[in-house]
Amino acid sequence: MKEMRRLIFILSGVVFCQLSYSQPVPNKEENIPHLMTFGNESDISWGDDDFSQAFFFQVPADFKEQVFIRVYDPDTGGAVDEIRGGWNTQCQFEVYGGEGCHSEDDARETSPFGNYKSGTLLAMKVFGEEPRYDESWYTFGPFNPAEGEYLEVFDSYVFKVICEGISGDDGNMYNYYLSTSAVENIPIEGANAFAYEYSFRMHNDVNETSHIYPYIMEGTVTVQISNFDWDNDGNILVVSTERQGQRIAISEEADWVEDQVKVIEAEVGGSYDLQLPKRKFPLVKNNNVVVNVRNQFNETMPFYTSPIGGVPEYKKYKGNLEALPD
Ligand SMILES: [Ca+2]
Ligand SMILES: [Ca+2]
Ligand SMILES: [Ca+2]
Ligand SMILES: [Ca+2]
Repeated sequence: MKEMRRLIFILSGVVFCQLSYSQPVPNKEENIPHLMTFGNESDISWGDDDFSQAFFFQVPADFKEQVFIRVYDPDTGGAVDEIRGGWNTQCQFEVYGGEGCHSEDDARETSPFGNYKSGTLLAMKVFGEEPRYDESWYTFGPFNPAEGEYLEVFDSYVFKVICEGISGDDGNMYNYYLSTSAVENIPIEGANAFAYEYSFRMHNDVNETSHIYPYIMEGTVTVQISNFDWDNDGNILVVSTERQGQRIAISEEADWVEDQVKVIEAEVGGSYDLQLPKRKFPLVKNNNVVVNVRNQFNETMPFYTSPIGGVPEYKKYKGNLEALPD
């Protein structure tokens, strides 16, 4: 039964994924400045609950060229990153492919336990404070798409990248790009990226709103949204074609808070737009947060960087500009 649900999820994903492009990770629509991983000697009150983040990259099987996974600002030092004392943090990036890299249950969990490093290790590099990579890109690859884990129902190959803080207590901010080029960012038609837990940095501008887009697969009845160390920074609002903006409970300092949403039938097969407007005053600066979403079976739900079905728009306003609120 569990496998069947996964199957339905994957099948319904195919249609939409063919239309999407792999964009920067985080994607433009998400309006999230950077992904975030702290050194493992850090205090979780700085915003990272487990010092590990896994991201998945999906390449359509009919794409036969080499692919590259590029990392922006992989170092922890200089610009972009968050210092505590002096820079002393090392982060390890690992690229996995092959059988089990995504299909292993532990790979789709929210904490780095068990066999989460499943699959075949294809590449690995450790970065400390390295001016050479500050505000610039490091490129993993080339990879043959067939080195990923093939999923027949996806008709795609999936790679996994794990970033872990293996020493130190500073925060590493970084971004990814799945590219056809080693030296520039060129998207792949039909590719996408997703995660089962998102650890990221919010904007330092109170007028910016970030978004994440969990996919509501067939059979989803309730959605449990968990967030960590939100520092009371504004709101989490659930928006869909049926929902104008339902408020979700948010966390304060170094704690997890859960809240539930009952799924409306018409929302199934699309994505939620979790809108994350910041608190207007006072500014919560350098706010690092973690989010994950589970269904009623306690299965993790993926956030796609190119949302499945597109960005949902509340139907009352759809195509009716006069009905839009000021
Ligand atoms: Ca430090
Ligand atoms: Ca840096
Ligand atoms: Ca960095
Ligand atoms: Ca925080």
